[in-house]
Amino acid sequence: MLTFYNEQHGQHQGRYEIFRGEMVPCFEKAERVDSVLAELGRRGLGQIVTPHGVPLMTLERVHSPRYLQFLRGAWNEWLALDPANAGKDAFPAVWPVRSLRSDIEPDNFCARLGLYSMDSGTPITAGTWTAAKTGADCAVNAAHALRLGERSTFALTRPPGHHAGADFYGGYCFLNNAALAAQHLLDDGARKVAILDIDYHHGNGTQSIFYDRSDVLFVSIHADPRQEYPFYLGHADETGAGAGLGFNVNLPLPHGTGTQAWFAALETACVRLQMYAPEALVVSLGVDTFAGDPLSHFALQSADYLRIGERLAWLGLPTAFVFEGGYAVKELGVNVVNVLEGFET
Ligand code: SP5
Ligand code: ZN
Repeated sequence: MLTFYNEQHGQHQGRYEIFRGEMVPCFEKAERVDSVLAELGRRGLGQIVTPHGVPLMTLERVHSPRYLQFLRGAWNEWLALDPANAGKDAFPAVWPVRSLRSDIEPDNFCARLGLYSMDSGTPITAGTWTAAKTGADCAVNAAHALRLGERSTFALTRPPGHHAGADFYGGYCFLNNAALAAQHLLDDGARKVAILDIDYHHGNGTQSIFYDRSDVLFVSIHADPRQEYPFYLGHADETGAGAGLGFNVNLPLPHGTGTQAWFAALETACVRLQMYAPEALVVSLGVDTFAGDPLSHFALQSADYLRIGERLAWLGLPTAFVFEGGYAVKELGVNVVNVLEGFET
C-alpha cells in the first residue's frame, strides 16, 4: 500500500487544550504519527512517499476562501495582539450562537477565532497552517494515486480532518482531508464517491460539506452524539437534504459498544456502500474505537482492526485511507497498520 506522509505535520504542536476548567496536555500530538510510521516500517507495508503540494484552489473546492485566509494568517494575527502570545496557543473564548449574527466577519481577531471554530479544545499554534496544508496535500495525493491505478493508498496525516467544515475548525481538525480527497476524485472525473467514517467521533464536518449532494455518499459509525463529542450532529435521523436526501447514513452506537455490535454496524454500512456502487472509497480511519483509548468508550481489540481491513477489501473498491483520531499512542501503530494489512491480504 502506497503511503503519503509529510514530516511537516510536526509543526502543529499544541501545548494544551481546555478540559473541564483546566489546561490539560494535548491528546492530539506528533507521537501519534510516529507510532504509525514505526509500525509501517516494522511490517514493510510498502513505499512511503512525500506528497506534491496542491494549489490553494484545490482546498477552495471544500473550504471557503475567507476561512482559508483566516487560518493561514491566524498565528501572525495572534502575535500582533501581543508579542508575548508567542509562548501561548490561540484559543477562542466567544462564539456566535443562535440569535447572534455570523454573516458579518468581525475585524477583531478573537471574535474571528470564535466565528471560525466550534470548541476550545483545538489550539492554533505557530505551525498549524503548515501542518494542516501538508496534511491535506497527503490526502489529495492519496486520492489522485487511485486515479492513476493504485488499489489502495494511505494518507498518514495530522492534524486530523473530519470535524472541520467548509468554514470552521474544531475537534483537533482544521482542513477536512477526507472531504478534500473525495472532492478531488470527483474533480478528476469520478462520478460517484463514498466516504466511510469509522472514527469513534461523528464526522460532523464531512457530513455538513456533502449533506445536500448525491455524488458523495457519507456513512459514519460513531458514538451516540447524545453522549459524546461533537454532541450536536450525528443522529440517525440525519439522512441528507434536497438532492442529497438518502445519501447520508449515521449509525450511532452507545458507550460501551464492543466488537459484536460494532461489526454489526459495519455490516449495515457495507451493504449501503455496495448498493451505492461508487467508483472509489475514502475511509476516515480513526482508531479511537480501541478499548484502551484515553478519550473514548468503545471496546474494540487490536485484532479487530485486521478484520475491519479484510471486510473493507471485500467491497472491491479503490480505497484511500485517511488517518483521523486515535489517542492510545503505544497501540496506535499496531491498530492502524492492522487495518491496512487486513485490507491487503
Ligand atoms: C479527530 C478526533 O478524534 N477528534 C476528537 C475531538 C474530541 N474532543 C473532545 C475531547 C474531550 C477530552 N476528554 C478528556 C477525557 C479524559 N479522560
Ligand atoms: Zn475521534
